[in-house]
Amino acid sequence: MEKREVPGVHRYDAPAGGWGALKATAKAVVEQMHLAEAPLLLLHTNKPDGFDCPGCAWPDKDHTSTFQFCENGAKAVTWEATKKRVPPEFFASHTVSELLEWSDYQLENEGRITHPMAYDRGSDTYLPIDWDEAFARIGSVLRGLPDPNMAEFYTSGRASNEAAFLFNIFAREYGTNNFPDCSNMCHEATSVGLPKSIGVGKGTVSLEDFDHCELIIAMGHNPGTNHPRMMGTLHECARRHVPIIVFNPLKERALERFADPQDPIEMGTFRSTDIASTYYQVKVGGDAAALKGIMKSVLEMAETNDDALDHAFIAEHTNGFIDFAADLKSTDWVDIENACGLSRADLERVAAAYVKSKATIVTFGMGITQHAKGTQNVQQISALLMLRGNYGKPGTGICPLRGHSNVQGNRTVGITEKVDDVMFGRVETTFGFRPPPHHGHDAVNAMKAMVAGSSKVLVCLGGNFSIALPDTDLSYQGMRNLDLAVHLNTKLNRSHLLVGKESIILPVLGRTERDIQASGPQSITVEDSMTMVHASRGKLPPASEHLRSEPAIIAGIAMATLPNSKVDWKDLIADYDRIRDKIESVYPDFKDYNLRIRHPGGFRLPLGPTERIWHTKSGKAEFLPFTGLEEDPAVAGPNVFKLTTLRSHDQYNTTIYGLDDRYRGVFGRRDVLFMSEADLVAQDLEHGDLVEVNSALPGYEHKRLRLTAIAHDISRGSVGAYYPEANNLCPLDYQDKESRTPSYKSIPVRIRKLDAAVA
Ligand SMILES: Nc1nc2c(c(=O)[nH]1)N[C@H]1C(S)=C(S)[C@@H](COP(=O)(O)OP(=O)(O)OC[C@H]3O[C@@H](n4cnc5c(=O)[nH]c(N)nc54)[C@H](O)[C@@H]3O)O[C@H]1N2
Ligand SMILES: Nc1nc2c(c(=O)[nH]1)N[C@H]1C(S)=C(S)[C@@H](COP(=O)(O)OP(=O)(O)OC[C@H]3O[C@@H](n4cnc5c(=O)[nH]c(N)nc54)[C@H](O)[C@@H]3O)O[C@H]1N2
Ligand SMILES: [Mo]
Repeated sequence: MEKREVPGVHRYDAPAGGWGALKATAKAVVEQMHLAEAPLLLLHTNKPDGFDCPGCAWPDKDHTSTFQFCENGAKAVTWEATKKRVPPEFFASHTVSELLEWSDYQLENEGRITHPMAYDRGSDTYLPIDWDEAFARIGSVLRGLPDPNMAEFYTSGRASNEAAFLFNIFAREYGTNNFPDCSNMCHEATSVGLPKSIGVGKGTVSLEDFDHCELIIAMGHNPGTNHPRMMGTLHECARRHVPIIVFNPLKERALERFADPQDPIEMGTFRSTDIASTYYQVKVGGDAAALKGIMKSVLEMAETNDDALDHAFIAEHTNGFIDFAADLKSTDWVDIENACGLSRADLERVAAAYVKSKATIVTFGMGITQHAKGTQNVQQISALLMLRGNYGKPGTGICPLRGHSNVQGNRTVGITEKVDDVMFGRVETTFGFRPPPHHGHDAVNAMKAMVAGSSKVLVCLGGNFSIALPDTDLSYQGMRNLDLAVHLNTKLNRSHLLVGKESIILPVLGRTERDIQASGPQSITVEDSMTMVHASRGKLPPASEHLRSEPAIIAGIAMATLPNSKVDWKDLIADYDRIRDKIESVYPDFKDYNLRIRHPGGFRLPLGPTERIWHTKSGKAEFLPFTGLEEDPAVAGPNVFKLTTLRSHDQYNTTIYGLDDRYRGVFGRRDVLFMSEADLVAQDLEHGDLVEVNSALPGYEHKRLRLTAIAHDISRGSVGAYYPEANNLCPLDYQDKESRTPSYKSIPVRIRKLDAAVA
């Protein structure tokens, strides 16, 4: 097909990384920062005495390496440390109705919020409010609720352990377990799936394991954009000739070829390293079938090759193998091929590579978890590893790529809506009160309660709750039903503009900034994807003298809400060591917390599977079968595609840094639908046609989005669009029944051509 020119859509042939990444970093610095501050800032990122990069949760080697270059880390840091400000004068000259017409990019690009602000209905603007007045107002509304369970306490995973722990204690003392969090939309399938499989809801690998592994299988994640420091690790492995087998419906450039900006030879010679040894463009939602195919093939090999399975590991450490194997044996190869879009021969090749490897790591991200059977998907990955004893020996294990830089830490220090009797008992002995005995709301249930009008207050410790959730129409409604919304944020976002009766924005210090309390400068702590806990200390002067730290704001709200609180809030925030002592008292895994975070690099929390200890009901690792082959409810009918929602290279979740997605060849726009050439032809469409994408889920056909269809290297039957623009196409309760994670990665849609013009 002779392709026509589509504005802003060009082929990108270069490798990922390289000079393009350096150029993009320089641009981020120039656009956002005072140039004099930039070197200080970037040199302190992930250093022993510096701050933890707010970009991603990938660990650093001991936090002691020399400056590690990372384009998207630099974007995250410069976006926070921007010179741009949103003072009260900005709010005075823009009504909320007017701001609602702005794009997400325009809203956040205005810069840092400088003062606490409260919505004034008369003028339809936000007006400055004193801190004490704001706390008093929040306290009064919270105390006035007939039932504490009518309030929701949302956490986005950037909050420190100290802030998240105080939030946990405050809301539970107030009387609710309503803790919706970003993890509910992200790796909840991992947090729910892995404890049943291996007894812990976290990854089991360490960075050192990558030095010893013989094979990496990478499923459903895009590290060149979302975990850029992982590219250094993959680059090293690829150079060691470790095969890296990728499963992804889109050909993501960084997984194909990467030029390491730290490597003077690659930079000087414009050469790059091939990352994936083999790239399988699985169908969207086809990973479970692919995994079942690989495991079926391993079992077939085991009939003639005694070493194909680790019989000793299976016998000593696992449970359920016989039924699991029987399910695989009875699954038909033709059905597997149809469900994943890959051939039996391809899957047998993966199985052969797997059987050859003595130490395998499987890495995975949102392409695995955000499906209607995300929990079972994660358990299939774990089962694949168990077949050959790939737990508890060097170079092996499961590696979920966590999202926000401290999302894992937030969960460890108690951000969960679930009742945990052991933890509740320790809260009682530490603080003298016991949290309520029933489960609270997760993210989707919190929004459902807001829509129904049964939850009236929402307090957000970071994030952009209503825009991150599915079904934007319903989210808008839920926000507008509230009596009070409280947003602890650094920057203006759309959730602030969806006002109900009252709305208050409380501007917080970011990670890059100095946090000074009564006892002097404070450090906070975070936990990375590999369970390493370490300290982080900001260096820059705060964006405004009116900002407060997250712990101090939570303490302020708590004191105004609970006059008879059992917690000495003032004492705790005077010195964060005292908060950490309380964390240690509630969570004994943090033994000697304050001592151990003073070691460069911090410490690792205990992880059973690394010692082949399984905290499951049976005391063994469990083989848990995947029923059938479909990850998501199949919608019958011709022309139904599976839409997956994606992050661009210039984006951090709902934060849009810019309008380019360099590696996918999209520039200055986000209104595109990625589609394979073959599907374009079959639908009688041309590259650049304006189309209407509408939900194919019964009852949701009215949900529509206009996009420009563009030819892209993506598997057939699968289409892609950007998040959060496409979120309205995903129903609120279209989710994994076990973990309740929304199935953002597999929305059935139909596509209709609107007119012949190039859009
Ligand atoms: N710069 C930057 N860094 C980030 C973020 C960000 O937005 N920007 N977000 C942070 C957060 S909160 C998270 S959770 C992580 C997200 O990191 P990722 O997990 O990498 O997130 P996504 O971009 O949503 O998509 C993942 C990949 O899955 C593929 N995919 C889509 N559907 C399927 C499928 O059905 N099967 C398979 N095998 N693959 C599929 C997509 O093509 C894409 O390459 O990154 C974190 N880091
Ligand atoms: N369709 C679709 N939807 C998705 C996803 C998807 O892949 N597809 N991914 C889901 C995932 S994985 C996640 S994690 C969620 C993300 O959901 P959230 O975590 O709620 O969203 P973010 O966009 O990360 O939040 C951005 C806001 O955080 C604030 N902020 C930034 N830094 C700080 C800080 O240091 N402190 C405080 N208090 N505030 C700060 C800024 O004001 C900014 O506006 O979205 C989910 N939604
Ligand atoms: Mo996430």
